[in-house]
Amino acid sequence: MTTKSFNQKLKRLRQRHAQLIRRRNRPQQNGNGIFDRYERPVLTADHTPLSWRYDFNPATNPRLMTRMGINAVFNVGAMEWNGNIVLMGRVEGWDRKSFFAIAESKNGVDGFRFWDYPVRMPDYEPQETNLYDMRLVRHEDGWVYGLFCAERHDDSKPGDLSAAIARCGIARTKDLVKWERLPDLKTNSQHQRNCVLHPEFVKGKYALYTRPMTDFAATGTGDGIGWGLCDDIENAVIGREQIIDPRFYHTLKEGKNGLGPAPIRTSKGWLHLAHGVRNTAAGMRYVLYLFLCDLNDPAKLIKSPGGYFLAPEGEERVGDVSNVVFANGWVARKNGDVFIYYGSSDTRTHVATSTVDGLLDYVLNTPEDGMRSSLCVDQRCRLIEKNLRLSGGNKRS
Ligand code: M1P
Repeated sequence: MTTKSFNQKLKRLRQRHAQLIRRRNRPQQNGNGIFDRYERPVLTADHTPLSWRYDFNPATNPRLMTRMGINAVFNVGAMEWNGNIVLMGRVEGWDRKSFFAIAESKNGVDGFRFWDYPVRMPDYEPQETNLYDMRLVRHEDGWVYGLFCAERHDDSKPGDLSAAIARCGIARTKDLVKWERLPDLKTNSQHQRNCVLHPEFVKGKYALYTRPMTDFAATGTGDGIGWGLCDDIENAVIGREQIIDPRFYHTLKEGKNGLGPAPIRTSKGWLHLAHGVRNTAAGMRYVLYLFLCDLNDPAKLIKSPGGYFLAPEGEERVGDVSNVVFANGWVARKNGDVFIYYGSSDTRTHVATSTVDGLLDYVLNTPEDGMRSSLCVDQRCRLIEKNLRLSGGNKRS
């Protein structure tokens, strides 16, 4: 390639990248009244800076090849930061390794731009191979915490190259740039993924949501979303885990479930977003659901609307791990707006917006899962009767 064509190609790459970042996003029309999905993903592999992927020097990259490709950006942590919204992306390279990187936007629905460098998370142990799915929490102790999955090979099974152990990594920061790595969470379970720090002290202790499992990923190997207290976050140990949101046969969380982001404090209780997984002939299906816990006793589930809150739709259904939506970040703003960030099919990141009042209306007024077809028909008939009575019994729609 001549210097001229190299420069032209680089210019085009830069223009296309700038256009992508500038592209506006709009809510889809005809939403479901619970939330508004947005038309376009907020983050994709193409949003990552070109400087992370290309060597711009014609002497060392004469063909202007992608040198270090990015495969996906998904499963983001989220928080407000100096009035903007920052997302802690799970960025996955072509080498399958995930790392963390922050993208920032003024309005939370478009214009997300990555900071110049990804996060340089301090190494905890040389065996640690992959880090992902950070939950960002501003804790009342004054630190911002990131809890994430720290994965390594399970060396007790040397012949099995897919055998892995999931641990909960813990790090904290004041500026989102310099991170202090703390020892991994210790519990009685070999595997911990989807662990989340509760934002407030409970009985003077740090409180964590957990997900104890006896297998790295297989469905049916854990009881549900757990909860436990620990005295010292600098050496986090949970002796007793209590299951606060159990799995259940023939529900969306039959196979496994896991908490999403840290809960939002509302006047009616702690509002939770989680994912539920069931096995199908086509593989696992991941959907999102909400539940509410008692304000004074966060381990007490008080409302559990039946069915899913958000399931993969359209292009969200297809990707590296198809039929998956997964959320580990949301932001509740002072005016009551809620931005829900979710990854689709382990490939890209989307936003849906709602309000605290709207989500509470959904949680408090959606019937619980009837658990059996006949009871679910009864629930639906009660709704139909009410509507027919309202419309004088004649209307058909
Ligand atoms: O591939 C789907 C998801 O699988 C895992 O989630 P869970 O532990 O609940 O099964 C995680 O690897 C997650 O990142 C991924 O999106």
